[in-house]
Amino acid sequence: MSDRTPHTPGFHPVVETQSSNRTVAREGVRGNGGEIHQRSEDGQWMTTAQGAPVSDNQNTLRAGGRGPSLLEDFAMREKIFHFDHERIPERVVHARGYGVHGYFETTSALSDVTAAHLFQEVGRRVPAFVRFSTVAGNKGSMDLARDVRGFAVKLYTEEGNWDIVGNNIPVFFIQDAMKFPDLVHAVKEAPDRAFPQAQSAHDNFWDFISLMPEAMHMVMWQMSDRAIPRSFRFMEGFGVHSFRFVNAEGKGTFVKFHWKPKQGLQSVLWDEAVKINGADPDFHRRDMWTAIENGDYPEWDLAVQLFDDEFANRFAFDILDPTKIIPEEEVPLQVVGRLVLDRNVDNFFAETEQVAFCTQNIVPGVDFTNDPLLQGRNFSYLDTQLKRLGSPNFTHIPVNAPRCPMHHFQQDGQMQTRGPSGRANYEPNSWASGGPRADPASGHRSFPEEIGGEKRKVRSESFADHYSQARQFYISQTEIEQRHIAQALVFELSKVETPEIRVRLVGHLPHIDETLASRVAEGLGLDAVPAAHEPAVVPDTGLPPSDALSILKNGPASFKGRKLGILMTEGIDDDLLEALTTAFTNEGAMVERIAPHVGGITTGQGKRILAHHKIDGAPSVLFDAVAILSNDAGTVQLEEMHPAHCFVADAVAHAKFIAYTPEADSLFLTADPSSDGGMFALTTGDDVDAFLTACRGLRFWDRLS
Ligand code: HDE
Repeated sequence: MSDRTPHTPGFHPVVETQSSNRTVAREGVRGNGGEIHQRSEDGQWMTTAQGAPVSDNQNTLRAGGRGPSLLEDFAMREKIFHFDHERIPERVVHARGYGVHGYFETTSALSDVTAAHLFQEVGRRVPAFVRFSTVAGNKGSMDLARDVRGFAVKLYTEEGNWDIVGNNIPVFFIQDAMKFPDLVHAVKEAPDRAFPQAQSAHDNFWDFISLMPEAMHMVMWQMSDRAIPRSFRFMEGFGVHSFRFVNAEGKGTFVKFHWKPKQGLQSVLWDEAVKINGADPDFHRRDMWTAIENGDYPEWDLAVQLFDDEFANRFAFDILDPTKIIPEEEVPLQVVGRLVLDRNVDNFFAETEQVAFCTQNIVPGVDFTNDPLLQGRNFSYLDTQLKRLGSPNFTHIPVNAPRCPMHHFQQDGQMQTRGPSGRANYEPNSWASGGPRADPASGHRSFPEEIGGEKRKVRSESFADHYSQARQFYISQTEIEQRHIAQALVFELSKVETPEIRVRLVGHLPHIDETLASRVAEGLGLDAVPAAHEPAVVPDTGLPPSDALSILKNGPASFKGRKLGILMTEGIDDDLLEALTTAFTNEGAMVERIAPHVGGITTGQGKRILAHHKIDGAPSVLFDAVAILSNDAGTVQLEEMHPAHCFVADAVAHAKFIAYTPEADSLFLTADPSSDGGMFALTTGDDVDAFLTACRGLRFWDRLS
């Protein structure tokens, strides 16, 4: 280590975060333990957290070469002390998540309905941080669990942080916060055996749900493909509750928030989800990271549904009930802004793990409603942040700190980093430099709603209809999506060991749809559809379908941002590979090559092409569409490889668009590629266009019908 860059005596730069090392460090010298020291190119000194230079990071100070370690080795003790304290409690729900930075920009002013600074004029832009998550799984669980996805947005506005802590599903399981611990206990691992993790396919969950008719609308969404999104980039977000906008004159307007992905909606099949979890448990976080590193920034429109008391009074359901939507056909969506995610975090823990969302973080011009779930959430999030982050000063952590000035008299507490200066730490005071004062004119003011009524533990009767919108959701789906809902219910209930729970759950389905009920009953091997449970109110079977509720009716318009996997073998045609790659890259797609060896192949024209994956590690479930480029010899080689068979068979079974060289024909054991409208023979580069055009759709569903 003799060629260290010199440093200024007495000053050692504090380096707390390292930039990601994309280049490999140079080969270096051997230490006395035989370890290889590779010197990084930035030439930084290692120090303790106190800044003292470290002379040896491999060996503890000891008395003699084979003697006891000495406690006075402060560098070693500090290093291990810090390591021992690396973990903080994981979130009790939404533990597994992934955060990204970006910005929000107003595209349509709303100054007539809200005083929020952000919406006063077009073009106002604020930084944003978004954390996507699953709900039930622990921090290390897999990404493709069947689950609701969290979609939590923190907007760093000029008037404070505004958190819209939403989900990718616009309704929730329960109507009152009081039930939340039960719901979460039921879905998470059982307390005695600590399994099953990250899944709802078990007795406790369906026992609870089958006893809670209010969950039935949410259950339809959860059993739909919404709960197995292709990626965070292809899903919607919803604020769920009705909120209120308040304008400068104090007039209130109800509002629901929707995030609409410009990328379109896309989900995977359940069989794919199961296999992706094995092949790449980090599929969703990898997808987001890679898209952003590639400069392919995902974008969502923020759309609002605005409505007044008159609408609220005549709407068939209670706008305070979080198990209900307001169909877009009844209150159209108004796009008012866009959210662009364009920067990955520098440090996952500092940002994604420590970000503290709170539903009660709102700004002037925004207010709550009496939705009992929202009210309960407003109590909960501060508590959870104190528990997780250990200090009321969690707002001092950069990802949680507002980007606007803050002035208050809060002081002290663990990890305080910016207490008020000067003498005044109370108010009122009469000091000339007396610090901040509340501002009645521009401070946050609640909507002056009149409140009255008896103090009782009660649920309003206006919350009693549990099936009508569940049915509306179901009939809004395409036939393929309806089939998936039935299959999901059959799968989940087949994992339930107690027959009575299965039957009890199926007893809710006739209120939603008779065909669904009989499909599920048949799938479970029940003799007949059980008698329907007595509903609290008779469901309205006349609600019209809404196209906005279907994924397949709102799919992507291009292959941009999606992924093509090319399985290639030795000696294939250079021009064909080139034409395929260029066409898809020009579309804005990601292209990854798979080969029998990760070292790649040599084309017929003698060009060496590296592979991104060895076939065993890249099953076709990781790609939106696949191409199989092989010549006769290559096909013989692939025929002997089980992963190659699975690659092809799964792509066929998952209704993917598939391109293939005619020599690869014999790899299709379960389909005839020449008569399948979703398969494209590639002989020359001219054939690529038709394949790409087809891939702009989602899947070749006809193959499955
Ligand atoms: Fe949450 N929820 N929640 N929740 N929630 C948390 O806060 C809670 C609910 C949602 O990426 C916790 O920081 C209660 C609905 C998201 O960091 C906790 C109730 C919706 C996230 C909490 C609900 C959500 C959370 C756990 C019933 C959709 C992840 C860690 C009244 C609208 C935020 C944390 C992130 C996280 C409580 C119901 C969304 C314990 C009591 C409904 C996206 O405070």
